Amino acid sequence: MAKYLPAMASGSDSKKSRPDRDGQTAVLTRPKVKRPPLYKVLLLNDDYTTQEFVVLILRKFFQKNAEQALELMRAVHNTGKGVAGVYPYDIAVTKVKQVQIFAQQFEMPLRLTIEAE
Ligand code: TYC
Repeated sequence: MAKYLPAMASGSDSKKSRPDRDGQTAVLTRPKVKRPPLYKVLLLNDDYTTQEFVVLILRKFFQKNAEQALELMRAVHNTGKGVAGVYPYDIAVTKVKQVQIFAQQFEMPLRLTIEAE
C-alpha cells in the first residue's frame, strides 16, 4: 500500500511523488482539504422595498458595481427572485442576517433565502 505524507495546503504539489525520509520509498501526497459546499443567497421581490434600496444592498453587502446591482435588481423585480451571491454556509447565513438587520433599520420588508447550489 502507498504511504501518504501529510497533505500539502497548495494544490500545486499534489499527486507528485517524492522520497520519504529513508530516501527509497516513493510516496504520494494529496491534499486533504475539500472545498466547502456552496449556497446561493436569493433575493426575493416585494412591492414595498424601493429599487434604490435594493441597489444599495447589492453594492454594500454583495460587492456588485452600480451596473451589476441595477441589472440584478431589475431581474428580481421582473422575475420574482435572483442570486445575490454564492458562499459557504456560514457566510451565506451571516449575509442574510446582516441584510435583514440593515433593512429593518430602514423599515424595508426585503426578504432573502438560502438555497443549496
Ligand atoms: N419591486 C420593488 C419595487 O418596484 C423593487 C424590488 C426589487 C424589491 C427587488 C425587492 O428584491 C427586490 N419598488
